[in-house]
Amino acid sequence: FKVAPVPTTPIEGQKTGTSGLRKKVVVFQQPNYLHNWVQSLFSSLEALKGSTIALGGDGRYWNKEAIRIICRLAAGNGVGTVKIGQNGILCTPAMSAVIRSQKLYGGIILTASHNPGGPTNDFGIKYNVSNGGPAPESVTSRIFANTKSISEYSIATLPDGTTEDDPFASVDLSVKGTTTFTNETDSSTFTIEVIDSADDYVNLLRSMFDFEKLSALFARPGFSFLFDAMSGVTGPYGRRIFIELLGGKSDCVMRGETLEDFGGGHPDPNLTYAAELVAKCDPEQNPNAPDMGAASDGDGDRNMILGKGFFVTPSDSVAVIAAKAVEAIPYFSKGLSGVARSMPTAGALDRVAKGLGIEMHEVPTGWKYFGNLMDAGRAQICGEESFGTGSDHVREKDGIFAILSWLSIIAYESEGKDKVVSIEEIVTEHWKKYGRNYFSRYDYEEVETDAANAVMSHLDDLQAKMNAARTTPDEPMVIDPTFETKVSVADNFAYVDPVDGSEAKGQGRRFVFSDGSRVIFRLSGTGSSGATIRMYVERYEADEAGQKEDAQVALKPFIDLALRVSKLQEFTGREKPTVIT
Ligand code: VG1
Ligand code: CO
Repeated sequence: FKVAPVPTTPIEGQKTGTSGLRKKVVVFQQPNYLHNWVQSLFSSLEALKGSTIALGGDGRYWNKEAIRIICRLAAGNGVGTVKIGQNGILCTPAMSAVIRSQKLYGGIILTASHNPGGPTNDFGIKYNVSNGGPAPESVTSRIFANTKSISEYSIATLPDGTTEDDPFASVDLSVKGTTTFTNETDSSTFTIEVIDSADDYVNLLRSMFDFEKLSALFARPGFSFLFDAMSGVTGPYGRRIFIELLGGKSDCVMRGETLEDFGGGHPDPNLTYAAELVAKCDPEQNPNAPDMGAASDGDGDRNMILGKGFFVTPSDSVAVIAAKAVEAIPYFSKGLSGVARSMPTAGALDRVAKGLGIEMHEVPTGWKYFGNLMDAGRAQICGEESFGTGSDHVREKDGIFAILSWLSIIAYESEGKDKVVSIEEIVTEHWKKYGRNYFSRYDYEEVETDAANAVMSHLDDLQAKMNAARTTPDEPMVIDPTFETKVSVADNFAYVDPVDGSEAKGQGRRFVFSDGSRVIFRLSGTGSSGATIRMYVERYEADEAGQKEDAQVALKPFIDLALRVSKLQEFTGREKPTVIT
């Protein structure tokens, strides 16, 4: 092949959000759109020449086409080897595992996570660095700067210089193997290696968990399990782990084929979008409801955990995992030095950290903020309220890790007992010991950008007024004359990374009440059009007698207050949220 420079001009709006660049497929399909971003990425990386990177995605529509384009740009930019998951597939945590275990320079993940796929829906791309985690702000801001000044990209062409044709078209992405090409311009080589999409990742998980014990749990008559892959990338991984390795029944994986449009669904494992699984796990609707239900999202980094007719909030899930990890999960048997959660995530984990006497960190939303803490050995288990749970085995959240963790906890708690202990029992015992953090999130999707911004600036004004009314720095603040509970903090969350000192400002308006309850507002950074407002509400209940309420009931006073003071309904014209979790 040869390499040719192709002139281009900047395209607006190529700024990465919470987790990469996510846009409608048709936006990505515009001439030079993907080329510009990928060239901007490569231009921002030092020591790219001759390096090895991984490439793969969640299998959504346009995945393979994008892979072909990226290979040509990689060769054009002097990358030595691109390792591609077979059929272009690598779930997000598997990508992280591949980068780490093969000590790669980095990796490119093609995913828009839980956003719907298909020709009229979303596509996405993000870059992970050599620790296996999402590129930090310092890298993404360089990429964005490059997208604004780009004037040409370098692409591999046929030896006759035809820029339209793919010189690597002969590589069959469905067949594992290595093909090396020579750059006729400078005699360097470019290698495409099609690798197994699961090997490194599954081997890693097998080294962390006691698969024999888990198989024994699967074999117990009093235990049944159902996994919903939501037609996303995790179907084949789920079949390999839950059926082949753990001996689950052949029908314990539902929606297990990866579909380019996720079957028309919204591959987000929550009570709204995984309603089919939720119904199957409800003994009132299904007499054969499984003892444990679990789901993961389009790219496999999110998870939902269900018991029989029982929902485990992600904030509780990470807290329970942290509380039991050392005893129940071999990977953590040497102990934990710290844990971390994102700011909007409920504080259940904080109480476990206190109980264990370990470090607790609160970071902004987005998994990239956990990376430094993990690299520095200061946090091993991390979680986000958005159905994200993970540990330092990789640098992404990991849905299957969370599921295996819960299976391990159930196995551990049930050891030597006649009956398998239920998920509900495990969680209610946890609440008895640590108290319960009621939590709910309201999402208002595709709100007009101006209206969403108006809500935020209204909240800024409210916070400024509240703070200005203080006569001493610690004086409790009044949020609303009719609301008794006072506010102790009203700010826009800012974070200083304790490892490298980098700062992240404006990460969410929060109101922390004197009883520890919290109301938080922020704008989503993952949508592909319009704005999404997220409202998070949390209340702590120490008393066992008060721990059995429905979260919506238990939180009602705070939810009503939050809607009233934010004027959210007035500004957006939305009576109801799109999704409640
Ligand atoms: C959302 C979640 C956040 C998560 C991010 C990526 O971001 O709130 O917790 O890390 O999605 O998850 P935002 O900015 O829309 O609130 V995934 O599974 O899309 O990689
Ligand atoms: Co995801």
